[in-house]
Amino acid sequence: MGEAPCASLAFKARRSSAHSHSHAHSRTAETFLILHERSDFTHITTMLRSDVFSCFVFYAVLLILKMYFLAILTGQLRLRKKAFANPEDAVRHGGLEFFREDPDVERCRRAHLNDLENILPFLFLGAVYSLTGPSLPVARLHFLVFLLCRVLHSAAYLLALTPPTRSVAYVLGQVPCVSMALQVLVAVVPYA
Ligand SMILES: N[C@@H](CCC(=O)N[C@@H](CS)C(=O)NCC(=O)O)C(=O)O
Repeated sequence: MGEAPCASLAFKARRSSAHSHSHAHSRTAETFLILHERSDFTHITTMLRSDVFSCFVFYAVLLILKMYFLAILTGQLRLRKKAFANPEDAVRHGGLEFFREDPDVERCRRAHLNDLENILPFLFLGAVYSLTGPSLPVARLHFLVFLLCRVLHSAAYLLALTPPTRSVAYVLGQVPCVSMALQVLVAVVPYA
């Protein structure tokens, strides 16, 4: 799959530099290019129809929605607590004195930031891991454990649950990520 787009691009480059060639030759080139691009498309649709990849997409989208929830909650808390990150926002909502920090807003921001630190790598690792041909139940277990841990991490952060709840959620969430990272490395090490 990786070679096909490059091959297409290389062919396009060759095609554009061959202006002086005959009309018949350029028709053949055009046909080759179209067929080649269709085969790229087939690879992509095959990938999207893969059970494991679809399973990954399901959990990935839930995690992204969870992150949107934290971003929206941060904005709502700013309005409710009158604690704005920019002077122009503070002025619009009552005065420069509201250009300030609030502990609840900051807590929500930290929960969101921690999601960014952990969910973004998961999105990459999970997508690549899905392409290494794992079994569906094992892959689903990786994705589900990560999702549950991230939900628990956010809840523990927002509700200030008794330690070490948040830390445990964080560490357990790292387990499927490290497992996927190792399996991806094993799959690609022959190409290193
Ligand atoms: N950037 C994180 C790296 C380590 C981490 O993610 N720790 C977890 C479990 S203690 C956490 O919830 N950290 C709090 C945070 O990132 O705000 C930190 O500064 O703490």
